[in-house]
Amino acid sequence: MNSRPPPRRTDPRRASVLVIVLWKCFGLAALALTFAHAMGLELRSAAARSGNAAARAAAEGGMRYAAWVLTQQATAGQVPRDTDYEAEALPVGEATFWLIGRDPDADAPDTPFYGLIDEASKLNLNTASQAMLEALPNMTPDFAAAILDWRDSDAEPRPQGAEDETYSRLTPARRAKNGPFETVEELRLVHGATLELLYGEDTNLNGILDPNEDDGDLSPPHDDGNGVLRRGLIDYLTVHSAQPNRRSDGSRRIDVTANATRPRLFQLLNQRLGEARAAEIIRTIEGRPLTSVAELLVRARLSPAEFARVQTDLANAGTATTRGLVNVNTAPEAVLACLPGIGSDGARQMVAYRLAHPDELTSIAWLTQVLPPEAILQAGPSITGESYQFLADIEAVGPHGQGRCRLRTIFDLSSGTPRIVLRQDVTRFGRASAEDPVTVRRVSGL
Ligand SMILES: [Ca+2]
Ligand SMILES: [Ca+2]
Ligand SMILES: [Ca+2]
Ligand SMILES: [Ca+2]
Repeated sequence: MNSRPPPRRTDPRRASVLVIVLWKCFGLAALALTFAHAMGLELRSAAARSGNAAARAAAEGGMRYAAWVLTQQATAGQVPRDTDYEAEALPVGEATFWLIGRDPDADAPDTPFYGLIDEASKLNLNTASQAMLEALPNMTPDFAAAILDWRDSDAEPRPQGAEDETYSRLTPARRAKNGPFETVEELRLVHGATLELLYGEDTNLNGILDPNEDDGDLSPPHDDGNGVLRRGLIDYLTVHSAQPNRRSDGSRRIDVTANATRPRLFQLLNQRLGEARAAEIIRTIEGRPLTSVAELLVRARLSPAEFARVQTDLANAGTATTRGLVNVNTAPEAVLACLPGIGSDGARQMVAYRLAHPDELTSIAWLTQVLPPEAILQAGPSITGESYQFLADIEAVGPHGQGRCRLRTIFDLSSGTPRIVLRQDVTRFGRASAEDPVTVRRVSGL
């Protein structure tokens, strides 16, 4: 007889209990994993939210800092020198901010430039002539004509221009404004505007060539990959530049273009430069009306020291404000080249002179060293050495590089204290400052 015990049979009830337990374990593990993943996501988005909040707070702090710099250094039309204030990787708590600027002496630099941007370094959309606008890089004659038709009060299209008739054919149909521009972004409504024309290859509006702006179609935007930044028109244009024609005692400046003010002009010259010199200057300019303060500088052969003693008492007009004067000390070569009488050769020479003589850039007196008298007379009514409106383009990054915020604020100092006239959140434009704030802190020991 076979005494071997019968083979053991698994109890089917025990097996199904095991399966159920295994499934439960698997279910619990899956639940735990899902929960952990959700928690991770929640933590990450909470970190991003708090990073964004910290970055926004830092950008707001940056705005106050910019107002403080302007109050201290932009008095009586002076432009703060970028060597006199910090503008790069400034800490606010654990966040960091930058003032995204433009190098006035390099049109397409490859390294970022930090600082405040002078609005008088740009052409004013509301006062520039058609010829001045046409001289801007990448501007087309049609678009320049459409800009003038948009802002002029009549409904008569100029050659190549656009008035109601053109706008009524567009989708959606609209009408020409027939009034001044209120922002430069309003250009997007003008017939012929394209994003490429307005922003060029510089889609993050930082004035330098970023890798994605020089790789063709590998990543947006579309660019020509030629190693050179094609800047958009918006970078060269403003609606804000306006100089108050007020003297330091609050009275109206002397309008040099009016013959009726000659006695006041003589009185001023007499007081500041002495009677003999005043009489000599008045004799030189007698008989012909002046067209600008620059013409007085040239015709009377004022020395820079003499000019410095009278310049803030003189104006090109009898109005309370002169809009759209371009500051020759801060305008980039592309803008200088648009000014009457200057052209591209004159603009190049001016930038070279500015680089070699940074200490002379407190008025327009240095122009006599660079430009022929005739060029200064032609440019005279369009130029100044003073600035009263500044753009603070602030980018802030939160703690550990988490979160980002970019605010652009225009300050107007024509009343003596900084007044905010425009504020835009342009965080959507993408990262503008180059450095990683964590690296900056490590290197600078902040
Ligand atoms: Ca019109
Ligand atoms: Ca760029
Ligand atoms: Ca690209
Ligand atoms: Ca390019």
